[in-house]
Amino acid sequence: MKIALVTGITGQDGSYLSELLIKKGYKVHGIIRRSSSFNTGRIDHLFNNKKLKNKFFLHYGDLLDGQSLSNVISKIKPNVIYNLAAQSHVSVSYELPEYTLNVDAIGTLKLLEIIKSTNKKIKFYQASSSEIFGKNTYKTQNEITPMIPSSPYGIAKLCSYLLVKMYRESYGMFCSNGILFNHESPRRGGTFVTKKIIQNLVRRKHGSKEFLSLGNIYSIRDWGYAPDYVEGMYKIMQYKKPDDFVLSTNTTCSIKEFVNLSMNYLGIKYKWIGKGFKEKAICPENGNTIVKIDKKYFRPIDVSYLNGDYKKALKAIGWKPKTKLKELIKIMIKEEINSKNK
Ligand code: NAP
Ligand code: G4F
Repeated sequence: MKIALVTGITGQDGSYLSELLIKKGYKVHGIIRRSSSFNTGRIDHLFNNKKLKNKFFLHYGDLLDGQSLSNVISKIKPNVIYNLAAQSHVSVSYELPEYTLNVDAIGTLKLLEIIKSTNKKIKFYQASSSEIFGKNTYKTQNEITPMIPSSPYGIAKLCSYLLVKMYRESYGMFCSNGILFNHESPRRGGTFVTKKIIQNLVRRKHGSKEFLSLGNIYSIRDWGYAPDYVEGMYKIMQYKKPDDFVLSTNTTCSIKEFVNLSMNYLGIKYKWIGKGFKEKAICPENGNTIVKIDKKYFRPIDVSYLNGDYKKALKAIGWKPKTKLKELIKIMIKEEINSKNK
């Protein structure tokens, strides 16, 4: 039985990837951080499943603590490591630049060094990000588009991306980067914009009058569905050689359009009025504010446009996204309503 180690197992992608790897016949080990409150909500269904007693394991560790990583790796002897752990919030990375660089860049370096010095046959997947393209002005971004990150998070992820390439080329290690564009799901953290929008609008549908405060509603993202993307991660690691791949949908949508699509799906009537910081969506019947702009959610620099070209992944590993944006919104809204009714 093959053994996989997943860092970031308590996160959105870690939970979906664990489910997939178990289906593929892996024993899955995950690294979790000690926390004063429960942080395993996304994987409790796996950990508490008696049938998975010999297939799913958790170990305390931290990307800031090389000894803990080294101990886990020498104990479980993985065939493959998926490094998904990160301080993954772009906005927070401006407030915690040093911490973000330590976890997202130096943490990756620690893992690569452990593999190099213990067993170079361990395959390594790095969760890279479209945020590395930053201020580029290309219509679509692929594996050879200039990388000009503009946030501490993007810079840390570019550092990891380059380290992975360097260890691959210098030491012949099987290390690959998945350059993933935004992917969402009902398990997305509530501080990311899609989940924040849907949670607020579903509460409104259930009678709440609390308005939705947003920052830059004109930035454009390429949003896909997380379970499709973890399949891509797996396929990247089955490819005949280590390489770097963009996973995306090659479709775009602004934050404002995402809000409109969500309100349309929920049957919330709205009208946009005003400009700049005064722009807002109101209820046409009573004038109540539904969405307003709040300066506090603006970033020092925001990546304004992302649109990924996944042709290389399609050709080499046969991956393409299955879920369209409207379907993603429907899935997220339905699950949000279900969780409210539980
Ligand atoms: P997420 O939900 O924020 O999960 C991040 C995970 O990393 C959590 O399990 C978190 O643990 C863990 N973590 C954070 N700091 C750690 C540390 N110091 N040591 C050990 N674990 C730590 O992120 P995600 O959306 O699943 O994304 C997975 C990876 O893909 C991340 O590296 C992210 O940067 C990258 N990525 C995501 C997207 C996307 O659209 N989702 C796109 C491109 C790249 P706690 O639960 O304890 O906080
Ligand atoms: O949902 P977001 O915070 O995601 P962002 O910054 O694109 O980062 C996500 O995707 C990256 C891949 O490109 C990952 F690497 C990263 O780990 C993370 O998963 O923000 C999306 C957009 C931004 O332009 C932001 O300025 O939405 C805009 N936005 C507008 N109002 C907001 C808000 N973002 C957040 N989080 N909260 C707002 O109120």
